[in-house]
Amino acid sequence: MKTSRKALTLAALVAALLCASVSWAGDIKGKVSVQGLRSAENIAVYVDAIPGKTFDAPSQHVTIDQKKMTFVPHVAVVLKGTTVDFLNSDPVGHNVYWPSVSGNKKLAHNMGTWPKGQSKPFQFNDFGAASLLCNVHPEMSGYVVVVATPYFAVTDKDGGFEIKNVPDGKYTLKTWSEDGKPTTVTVDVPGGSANVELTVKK
Ligand SMILES: [Cu+2]
Repeated sequence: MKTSRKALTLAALVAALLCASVSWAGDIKGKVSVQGLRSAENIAVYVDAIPGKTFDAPSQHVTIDQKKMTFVPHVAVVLKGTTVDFLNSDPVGHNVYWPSVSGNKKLAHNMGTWPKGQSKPFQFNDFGAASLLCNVHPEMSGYVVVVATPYFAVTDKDGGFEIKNVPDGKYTLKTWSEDGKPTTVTVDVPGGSANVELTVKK
């Protein structure tokens, strides 16, 4: 009798904990509209630095491929400290360099050139957008956007985005885009999904 009551209490406790943990986080879903920009695709949407909170550099690497003469993905958002593996999948030699990070030329870097099938890692420890270029093919361009939290997304063709598993709280949500102005809004994650509509202007 005693044991089964204990088991019941434990089961109730576990159930309560599970329910509670579900309500501790939510998703930020939304849509970005654009004014004066060609497309609402490839816009970075991210939770800005959270006061008093830091995040360890992730051990998992992110890969940016150079495939069919393009950087894939075109825009990669990463948490500060993330290592990006730059892969070359083309039968021609590609180069990767960035002349600045958010306009800061002191953070320029040249990765060199390497053949098909090989990759080179780089750890991004400075905030901002590194504008990726290839000095062999001037038409190639891409971006690595380095942010302070693991809560980020890149918009799809229609400007839609979803940031999953954001702990309940009030946050500053920002956008970065290739040719639009940055935008900032405050978002409240109430223990469920938050819906956000944003407009990025040229
Ligand atoms: Cu190239």
